[in-house]
Amino acid sequence: MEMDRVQSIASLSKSDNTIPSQFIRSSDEQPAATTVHGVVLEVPVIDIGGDSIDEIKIVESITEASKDWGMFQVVNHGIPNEVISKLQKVGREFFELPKEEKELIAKTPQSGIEGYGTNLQKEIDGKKGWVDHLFHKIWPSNVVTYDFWPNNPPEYREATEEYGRKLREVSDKLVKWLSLGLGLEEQQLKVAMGGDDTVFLLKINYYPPCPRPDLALGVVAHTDMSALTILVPNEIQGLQVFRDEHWYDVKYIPNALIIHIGDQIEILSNGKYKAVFHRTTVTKENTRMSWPVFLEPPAEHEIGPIPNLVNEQSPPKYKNKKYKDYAYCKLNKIPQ
Ligand SMILES: O=C(O)CCC(=O)C(=O)O
Repeated sequence: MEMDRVQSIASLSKSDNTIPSQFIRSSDEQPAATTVHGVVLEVPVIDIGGDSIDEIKIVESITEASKDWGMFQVVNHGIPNEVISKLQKVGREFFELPKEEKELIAKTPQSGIEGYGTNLQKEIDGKKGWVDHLFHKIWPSNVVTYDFWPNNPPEYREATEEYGRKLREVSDKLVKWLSLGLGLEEQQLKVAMGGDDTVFLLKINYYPPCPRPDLALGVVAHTDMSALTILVPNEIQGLQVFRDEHWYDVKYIPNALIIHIGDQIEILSNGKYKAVFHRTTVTKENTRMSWPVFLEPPAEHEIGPIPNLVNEQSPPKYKNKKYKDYAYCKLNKIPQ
């Protein structure tokens, strides 16, 4: 079935002051009415590099941020700026291709989550987010199929694989520090997430300019069902976090990586770390893009509170469940 892409709707409605009704959020979601204006939130920014890193301090900062915010930004992460710029360039060039070329790698009923697409979650009220996306796995190699990687631009694969290699170095460190922060062995959290079989799923979000950014949302409010998400946005503001019952803009820091604690780490940690509730807004003039990589347990892997973190004072707060069953319920809005 041919889908209406948001990018096509946006280019047709450029000079309008209206958007189709399925993009107009209910009044309790509309960003103009629900954002705390004039406040850009200082999500913890953690320096994880440099010549003399103080690992104890890093573990402390990451642990505190993961408990309190479920989110932090990291700088000095060791991924060269050029590697991030190339990832962003090839992704942008893909979305700037003619529609027919992008549709060559569109999602199919058989492709699961992978491919070029528009709607992700089943939205109960039939509403849509002002965003198109591309999903494909980047690691481990036995789950990567290049069917959903763009052939055009030709440098897409090299640039994306290079980012993936560098990203894995960072994610290994982050997961190790998160593990230590729970009082576990260095590798314990990684193993509980799926070890070397943990799937790295790249998503590219493309949020075209929107005639009514006051009424529409990009990605609607959610927590990530992944274990951990590592994201780079372009320079256009758009990420918001829910804190103290209000929505706030998250400050954009050039070349920082944004880290979200996802549902699976919340569960593994028996609620000590919190999955962050977030959403995105869009703008009238600019295209925003973002590149989250979701670190997901393999489909058959069972996730539940790590036994060392459960005791009489801290009974299990979550059920044990295979990741594929968790994902099915989440995507279909069925209680877990
Ligand atoms: O674009 C962003 O900054 C966040 C994207 C996001 O939350 C998602 O794709 O699930």
